[in-house]
Amino acid sequence: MFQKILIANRGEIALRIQRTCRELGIPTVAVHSTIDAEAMHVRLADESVCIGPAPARDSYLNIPAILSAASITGADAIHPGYGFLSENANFAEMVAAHGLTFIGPSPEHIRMMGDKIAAKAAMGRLGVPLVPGSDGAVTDFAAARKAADRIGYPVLIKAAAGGGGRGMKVAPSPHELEDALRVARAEARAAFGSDAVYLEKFLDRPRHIELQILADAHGDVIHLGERDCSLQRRHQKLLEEAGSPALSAQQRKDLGTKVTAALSTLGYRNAGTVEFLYQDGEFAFIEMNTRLQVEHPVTEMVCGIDLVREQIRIAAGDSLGYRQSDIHLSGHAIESRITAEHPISFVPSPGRVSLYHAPGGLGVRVDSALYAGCVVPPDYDSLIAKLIVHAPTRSEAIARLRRALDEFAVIGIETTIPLHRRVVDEPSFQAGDTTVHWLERFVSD
Ligand code: MV4
Repeated sequence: MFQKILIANRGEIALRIQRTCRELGIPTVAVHSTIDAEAMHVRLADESVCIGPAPARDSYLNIPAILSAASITGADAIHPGYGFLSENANFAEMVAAHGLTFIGPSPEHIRMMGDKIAAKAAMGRLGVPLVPGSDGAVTDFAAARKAADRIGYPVLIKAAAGGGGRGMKVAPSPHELEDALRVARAEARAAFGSDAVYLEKFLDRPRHIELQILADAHGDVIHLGERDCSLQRRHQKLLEEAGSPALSAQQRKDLGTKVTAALSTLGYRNAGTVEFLYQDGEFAFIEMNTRLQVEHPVTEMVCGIDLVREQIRIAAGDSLGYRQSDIHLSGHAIESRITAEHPISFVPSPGRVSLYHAPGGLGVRVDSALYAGCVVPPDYDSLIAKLIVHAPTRSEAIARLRRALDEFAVIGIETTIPLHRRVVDEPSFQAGDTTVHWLERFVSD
């Protein structure tokens, strides 16, 4: 097992990883920017190293500074958390080249899944259902026209290096295709340095459903059920659930069987999330995330497994030690992502938190690095707390979430807590009758 783990992240996820390390008896090193000197993840770590000024590119994305911090403190493994360097294959490679263990997948798998065209090709070849689309990249209008005629309109143009909704363009009919292709390629080149794009049939009212998987270094792959992340605004998730109100146990089992078989063949290792669109009873693979995700706690609550502990054990070469038949999903979990933003305008609201009171009680979990008197800096993601509830049924989980939101007090900055209260009171949400477009309609009403 590792002697010391450096956590290359900040905020609630840095604390989340520290907590597991402490339970495993592994000392932790926190890294931080100058503006985060008094942050909770620094206060609670065994050791801390300042790695640069506030802008992320100079600190949390500063690879030489992070590797130096690991070397100075004698850390033998690095956990990247989510965001920042977590899906940077070059970073994973450099960590290994310095004789350290990257707690995550191999650089090859990170790179493969970072290329959405390669990811789709690999998963499709291994029997995972795909959205009908072009066979690989489309480089000119003639090829796009041919592919789109075969797929059927409307088509969606996506950037190979995109993901998370960046760099997408819809072409409703052949007339719009040439312009949409030109704009999509120019935007992809500007945003990602690559103008490789591909086409997909545009699904007009999908749900976003993702499957959590764990794979050890000995070829064993299991899944821990799905999360429904359909409630999003501008590709930022607001609320996630495990399981999906739309799926049956049989659908979950069938999807899990296909996905675990595919990842086993690929030789994937560590935690991962396989994303699908779900519409009219059918799943279509869109992307795979090779990191621990923000919403991992809802899965932990229904399966009783500490995903960070499993990531660390897998990276250390341990075998999972349990099989798919040992996994029992129990009850329903919901996570509210609370951000430092105005609940109607979504204008960022950094500043000092004058009062902080987190909810508690049965089935309530709060993952947050806030404390009374702390300052939320303007430099990073606006996520300040995740409120996770667990209950035997979905309707009980909703009632528990409503109760916990009413206990939650964050004074001094604006937060999205009032928006969450409105969402949980909405009958169509309570009925589980949502798609990826539900929230944008809800907030514009
Ligand atoms: C789609 C789609 C409809 N059809 N692909 C956006 C994020 C990226 N992960 C994939 N996305 C979508 N891909 C096809 N072929 C609609 C979306 C989409 C979406 C997906 C998941 C969650 C929220 C979304 C919001 C708008 C559009």
